[in-house]
Amino acid sequence: MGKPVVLIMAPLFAPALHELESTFDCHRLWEAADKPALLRSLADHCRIVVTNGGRGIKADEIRLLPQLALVSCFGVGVDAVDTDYCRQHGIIVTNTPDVLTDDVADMALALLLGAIRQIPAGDRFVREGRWPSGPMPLTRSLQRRKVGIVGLGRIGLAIAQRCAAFNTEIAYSGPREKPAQPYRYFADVVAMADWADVLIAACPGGEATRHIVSRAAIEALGPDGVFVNIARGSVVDQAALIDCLASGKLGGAGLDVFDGEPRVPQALIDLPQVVLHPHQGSGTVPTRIAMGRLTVDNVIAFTQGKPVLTRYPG
Ligand code: 8YV
Repeated sequence: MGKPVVLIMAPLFAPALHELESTFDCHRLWEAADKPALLRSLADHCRIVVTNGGRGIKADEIRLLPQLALVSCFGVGVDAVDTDYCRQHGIIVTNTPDVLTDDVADMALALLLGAIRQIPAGDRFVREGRWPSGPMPLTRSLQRRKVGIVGLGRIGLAIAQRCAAFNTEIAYSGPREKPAQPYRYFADVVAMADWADVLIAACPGGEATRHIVSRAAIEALGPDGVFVNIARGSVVDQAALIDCLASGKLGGAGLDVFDGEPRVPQALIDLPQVVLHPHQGSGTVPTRIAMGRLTVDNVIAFTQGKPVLTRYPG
């Protein structure tokens, strides 16, 4: 029997790609000149797809692979995978939870402090030789502020624990209250934004959370408020965010993710009070190694007829 066939949708973390390609009969979809032709050629024997959080796999592609039984996703967010279609057709989806939680939560705090204390602006101030002419303007403080977290899952919880070290008051919103958690619950994001000084998006992407941070929520956060997004660009009304930042209706923002990334609107780039980062919440060497390990181990378990390690939903 030949090696199991694996279709890889997009470039992956190199060590994971290398291990997959040396273990299985792999096909790189992103390099194929005629992608539908490659999918058709794999139709009767491809049972495994490996993808990442950004690329995912859509129903119209899955339909071309009628033998598909496993989608192993490098990333915790599976909003780009048609998980409804997979569930309806008995296709197992795996992701990489837990191993990235701490790094993503650290990134949320880095962006929050960066935006609130204007760290990139300070960096520019020193590099551009402006310091000898006088001090940099004073900034906001994170101390004793109210932080509202949209989505108190694993990452949201890790963010809450970090925020507590800054003497903040913490609340969260989400589909349901979590009575075991010590934080205040808001069923409504706008009401939480009205209460909060800082709003951090840490919820899954996808249709259910599209623009959950609405214009009304951004305006409720207000001119002294700061918004941080380490979730997905789709969770915020990006046009409203730009409008509110540009007109001073929102104080600042720290953004790791964008609608339409890797392209970032020039209007955001032009705003000095915004800290921008290229979707690197999980982008550390040890975390990417752990994500790659899980992605590959899920494929190996599947090919050995064993239970996968991290099935979505958990
Ligand atoms: C990755 C992510 O950058 O895990 C996620 O959901 O967004 C990130 O960790 C992405 O999945 C890599 O493609």
